[in-house]
Amino acid sequence: MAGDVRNIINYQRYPIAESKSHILQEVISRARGELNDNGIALLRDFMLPWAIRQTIIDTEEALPDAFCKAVDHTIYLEECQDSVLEKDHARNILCRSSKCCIAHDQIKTNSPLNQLYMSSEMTNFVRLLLNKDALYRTADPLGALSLQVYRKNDGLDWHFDRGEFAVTLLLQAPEGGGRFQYIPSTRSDGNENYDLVKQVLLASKAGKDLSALGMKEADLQPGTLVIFCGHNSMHRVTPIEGKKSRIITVLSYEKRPDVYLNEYTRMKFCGRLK
Ligand SMILES: O=C(O)CCC(=O)C(=O)O
Ligand SMILES: [Fe+2]
Repeated sequence: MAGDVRNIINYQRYPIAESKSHILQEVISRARGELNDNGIALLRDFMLPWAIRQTIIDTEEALPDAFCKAVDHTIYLEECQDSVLEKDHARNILCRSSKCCIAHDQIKTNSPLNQLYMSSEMTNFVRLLLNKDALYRTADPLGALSLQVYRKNDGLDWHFDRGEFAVTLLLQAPEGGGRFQYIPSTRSDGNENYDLVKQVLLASKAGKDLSALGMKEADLQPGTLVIFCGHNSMHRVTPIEGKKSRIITVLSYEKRPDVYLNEYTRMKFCGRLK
């Protein structure tokens, strides 16, 4: 086995390799219920404290070689605006994000995080949570697994994910800010709901309270594994306050095997092609 997941995760609570375990069945059915109701499932205390500490040390070591960038983008993660539409159309309002990315090839093979990601048990567990017939790790040598580091004032502004779901695990929470906020089912396939998107974007810029617009916040703690369906639910990570960085890992999966990022995406997220 590629590293023993039993030493990396809280195996009593999440016996991911025991397909017949009642504990596992309960975890899966609770998470599926949460995904069904809110599009997000939180699995608290998933990673063991020693593995979290080691991953933070590994992150700090790799940080000088990370790709750090600030970008302006629309909520649709496009860099160009649409000149045909009015300036304050939801498709044209600009958001600003900045963070650092440590790519998969910069994460040590024998690190607990990499061992967890490379284990077939973990891929199968995520597949069961998402109730899919098949699931594969992304094959991309840079983009399959990454560490995202948000330093003071960094954040990830409002966006819809391009993919259907994202799997993340928080490693270090900042002193302030860095909150994960989302508007469940902002849009649906066939209804872009531009009015609500625009209202949220403009209210955020004006620093208004967004709870009346349906905004929710997920209480992520270090060790929490998150499954989030972010394709139709706009979401953001608020700017970091204080000296302590927010560190989160993104575990990428695909419904098909052998999926690689295209050159544009590699440049955008990793700043290099290889
Ligand atoms: O950092 C997070 O909690 C969420 C990240 C996210 O939304 C993304 O990577 O698309
Ligand atoms: Fe996202």
